[in-house]
Amino acid sequence: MKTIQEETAQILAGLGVAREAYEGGALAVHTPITGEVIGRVRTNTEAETTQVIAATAAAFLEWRKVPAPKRGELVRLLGEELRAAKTELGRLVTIEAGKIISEGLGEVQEMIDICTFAAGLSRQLCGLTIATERPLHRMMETWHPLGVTGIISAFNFPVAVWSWNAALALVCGNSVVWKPSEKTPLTALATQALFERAVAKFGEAPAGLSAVLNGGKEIGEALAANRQVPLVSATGSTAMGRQVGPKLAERFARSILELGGNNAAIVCESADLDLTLRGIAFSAMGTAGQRCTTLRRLLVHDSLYDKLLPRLKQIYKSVVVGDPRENGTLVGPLIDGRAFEGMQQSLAEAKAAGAAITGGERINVPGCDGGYYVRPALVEMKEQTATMKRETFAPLLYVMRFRQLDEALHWHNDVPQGLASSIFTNDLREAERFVSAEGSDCGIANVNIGPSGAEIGGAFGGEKETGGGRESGSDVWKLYMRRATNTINYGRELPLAQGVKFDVV
Ligand code: UN1
Repeated sequence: MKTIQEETAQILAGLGVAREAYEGGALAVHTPITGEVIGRVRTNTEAETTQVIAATAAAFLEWRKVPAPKRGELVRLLGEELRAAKTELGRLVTIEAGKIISEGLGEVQEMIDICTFAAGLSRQLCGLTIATERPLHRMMETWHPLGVTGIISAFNFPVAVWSWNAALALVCGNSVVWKPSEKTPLTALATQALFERAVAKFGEAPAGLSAVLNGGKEIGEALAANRQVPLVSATGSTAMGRQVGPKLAERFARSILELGGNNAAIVCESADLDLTLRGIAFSAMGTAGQRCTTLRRLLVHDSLYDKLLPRLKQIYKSVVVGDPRENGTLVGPLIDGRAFEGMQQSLAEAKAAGAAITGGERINVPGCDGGYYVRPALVEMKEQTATMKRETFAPLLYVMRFRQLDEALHWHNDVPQGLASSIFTNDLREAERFVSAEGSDCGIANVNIGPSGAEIGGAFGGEKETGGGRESGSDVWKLYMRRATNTINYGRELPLAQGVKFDVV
């Protein structure tokens, strides 16, 4: 049997990554499955970072001249490379981020889907024609490429987040520089290699159109500070956003921030119990609770609580936690020991506040001694404490009872974050209220679906400390372009707007 290191090297070689990129470098990459080192990635110096950004800025000047549908062709080809490499790249996501096989594949599927979306979009980058108050004039909007797009991504969606940003940025005529998480540089190198394959087939893309910079937070800081980068899209913790956001604002650059979530579900009296339990299980325990959209707070109607809780506890006790490469595993490892400590800290705080806790303990998985595996935790709370208002990036679900929808909605929104949310109900009034202006205050509000697992066709992101940014579908492409309002006079007079007179000749 191959070791995990051998398998990693084999996948990387098959995807076209040069050995020097992941052997003998300063950045040790650990697989969360066993904790072993699976690569040592070369990091980029400050001087290299500046050079790479400059080269990407030069590529932008060429790329912006290429017609958008042609740019879409490159993204379509990238989608084809991803389709061909789906199994291998998905497997690498499993090895590097610890996702179960179907979630690793699902992540690559999100990449394929956004490429399809962006390729179509490349023929639809259209502006409005607006009625003008002046005769023989025309007013219209033109959308132009913006420039270098910096992408900062997190370990939990190590490649999909890049693709949501890069696919749109590229069809919009921008070049891209990517700073992946220090925990998942290998999948980034593999994705960049697939991009290079697409470029080779495309034939005439400028050199440096897309680049990866590996290293620590100094690279993110360099992207935020560099005047050649007019837009940075950053996905990660609210703490990271607090560092990057103000730096961009200081130089009036744009940001797309997709930060922490603290997503809740409200389970109403009329909810379909089986469907609700399935929805809760996937959104609270899937990806080992390490999605920004993970369900973290469950508000259950008093009349249903005693029926739902015992069944949920049973699911929590029996869900298969283990090696994510094994068939049947539903919950893989936490990313590292720090994530485990963060979970234990929150559990200790909840316990001190009087919570009743099921699960949460470390599990020994044979052959995976160095991995941090936990039994997902159900934490029954009496009130919404400060601990509950913080995002703990682990499979930890707080549960509370409610009697009136009003109080549930109040608790629902009474957290600093505003990413994803859901209500389980068969009552039309409750469902509509939840998605109305006085319902959920989140960027994503679902009915009879958990808060996680969004499709790429919608705008993805949230409010408050989640950062306000939107990525992927809908009209999000506009964030990657610069809007020009053009007023064209095709007459012989010069009528001024607002009836102003200014006759000099
Ligand atoms: C994230 O965790 O950063 O909606 C993104 C979802 C996925 C994306 C999660 N499509 O759960």
